Amino acid sequence: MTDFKILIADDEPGTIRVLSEILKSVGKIYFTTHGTHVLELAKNILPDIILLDIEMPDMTGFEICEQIRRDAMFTDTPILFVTAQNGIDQESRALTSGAIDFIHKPPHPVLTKARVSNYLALKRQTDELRMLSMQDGLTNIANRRAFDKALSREWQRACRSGHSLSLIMLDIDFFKSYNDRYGHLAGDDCLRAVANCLARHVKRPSDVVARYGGEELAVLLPGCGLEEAYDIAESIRQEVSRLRIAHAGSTLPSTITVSAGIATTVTLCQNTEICWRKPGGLQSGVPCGLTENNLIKRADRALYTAKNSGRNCVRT
Ligand code: GH3
Ligand code: MG
Ligand code: MG
Ligand code: MG
Ligand code: MG
Repeated sequence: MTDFKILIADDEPGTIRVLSEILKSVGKIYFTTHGTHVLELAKNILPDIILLDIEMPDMTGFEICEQIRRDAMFTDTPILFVTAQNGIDQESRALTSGAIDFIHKPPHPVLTKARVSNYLALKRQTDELRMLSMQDGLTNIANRRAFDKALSREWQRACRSGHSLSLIMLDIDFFKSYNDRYGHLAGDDCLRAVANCLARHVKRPSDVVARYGGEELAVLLPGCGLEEAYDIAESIRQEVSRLRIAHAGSTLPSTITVSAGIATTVTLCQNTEICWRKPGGLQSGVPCGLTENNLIKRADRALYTAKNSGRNCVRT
């Protein structure tokens, strides 16, 4: 038994029974007899494949299919129609509404199982490729593409909701000389260890730890204000130095350390601003025409300040 999830929607319980019997060894079966319940149920269970009846009293299979296709959550989820109807018109309408294929009623056990299994295998490959396309190959944390997507999404959300959004940019200190002294393979191990340390440290599901580029790492903290982000960055800095990775070329404690810069959004009177901490309290940035790039620039500038303040420190 695999961990595939199969969602079946049909207003006839008899068809659901037959399909469940055929497919029970292929995956876990979820079902509904109400067309209007399909989208919500799909959002809850995140099925790997959806089998849809075309004729249902409350909503047609075509309408459901189009509704699911509009939702970005289900871009890669195959939808198959299960229908008693034959004919070019029905089939072409079904395929243009976003379904990948057909199963004819009454469902043939061998053909139905083979067809569903094939689409599930394809779905698994797509999931793997999608995951790989968002993951950094060296460190296994989110890559730059995933970071850019997350930042754009969270920036929009912060502007809409008024919640804070914090960004920590971190850079390994004297990493070039680490590579020169210990070799690039040891440098890779070090980068992996530091990335793991960050990933372990950041706990909320909405937080994103990413490799921004080279030996620069980013931590995106939705709903997190400047003070809290500062504490997180400071404790990451301490954790990294506790890894005690020897670095004789460092002028610091002769171990690998990181410097960090932080920026945070605050939304005031529907204007999103970027704030940073100065002695004497919070200061806020230019209020108009800001984009997520301003958050990166501000965090970068703070990182530059950290480097110029002797490294192995956090600046805002
Ligand atoms: P600073 O304290 O100012 O940050 O000094 P630095 O030497 O760390 O800064 P610099 O930007 O000059 O060097 C970054 C180095 O990181 C250079 C590059 O070879 C190394 N690097 C970037 N990506 C990788 C990687 O994937 N593996 C290894 N081993 N090294 C990398
Ligand atoms: Mg029906
Ligand atoms: Mg660097
Ligand atoms: Mg560096
Ligand atoms: Mg540098």
